[in-house]
Amino acid sequence: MSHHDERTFVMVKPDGVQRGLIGEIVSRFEDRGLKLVGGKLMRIDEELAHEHYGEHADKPFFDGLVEFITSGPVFAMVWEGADATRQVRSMVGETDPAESAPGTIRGDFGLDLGHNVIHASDHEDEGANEREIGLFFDEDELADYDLDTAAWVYEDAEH
Ligand code: IDP
Ligand code: MG
Repeated sequence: MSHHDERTFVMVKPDGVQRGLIGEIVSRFEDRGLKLVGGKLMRIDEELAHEHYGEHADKPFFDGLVEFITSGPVFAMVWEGADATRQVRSMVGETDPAESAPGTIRGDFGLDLGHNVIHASDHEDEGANEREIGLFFDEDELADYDLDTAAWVYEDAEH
């Protein structure tokens, strides 16, 4: 099952939590056949915000981004599946909801670049998924289990 076990980090941002979108977003990844291996409602502090968004420290929007992401609870998750990082990003849409196709999460639930509902690890940033999982979760917070539907999701899985 080794190629089905890529893990990726996903987070409903404070706007998505406030708007009651946790369930809808979790459902989309469940429906896709991905496996939830970790999830928690938590508040991001200043230090974690700076670490998580460190690549954007020089950008003009950085201070506003840190203020926003620390402004209320987020719902942090780890999802697992074949090519999970890239597949989740395609379900999330573009960074700007205005550029995101209907059917994507940002294209269905967002209108504003600064309040784009969800974060997901960047598949073009090698190792971002593992790095972000490590920032938000301890190993013992991640569940290692077989999902019984895998035999129907993957052609080459064993029944
Ligand atoms: P991503 O979330 O699609 O990976 P990044 O370029 O990594 O996009 O930017 C991280 C987050 O910073 C975005 O999700 C968005 O919330 C915010 N952001 C990015 N660019 C801008 C901007 O030009 N103005 C305001 N906020 C921005
Ligand atoms: Mg990014």
